[in-house]
Amino acid sequence: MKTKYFSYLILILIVIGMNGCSKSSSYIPVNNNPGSGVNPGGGGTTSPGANEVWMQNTAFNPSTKTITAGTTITWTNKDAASHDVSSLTGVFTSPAMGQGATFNFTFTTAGTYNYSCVFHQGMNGTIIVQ
Ligand SMILES: [Cu+2]
Repeated sequence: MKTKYFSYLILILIVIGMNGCSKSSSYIPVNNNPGSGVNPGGGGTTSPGANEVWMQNTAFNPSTKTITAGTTITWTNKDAASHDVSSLTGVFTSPAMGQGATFNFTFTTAGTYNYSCVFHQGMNGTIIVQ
């Protein structure tokens, strides 16, 4: 009688143990949910590269950039809103750029090139070519 009671107790402990196991294994997929899993891997770099300017949070990043003649600058729109790159002296003008769009311009002549986004007042940038 006593041994039968104990074997029931062991059986109950095994069932509890199995429940504990299934709980911890079902916890792993919850950890792998797309919301937290995709962003770190798919986000790419978090700052513009050497010859890049990002249009980010309605600003050019970096707003002022110094380069040597012959350098090609790539602007990339990181915002959901459209932006453009318009030289104040008409040296270069991009089309309206949606999210993820890029625009390239090669600076061959030394000088200071101020530009802005026609859609957002105060969204200005400068390229200094040495
Ligand atoms: Cu803009």
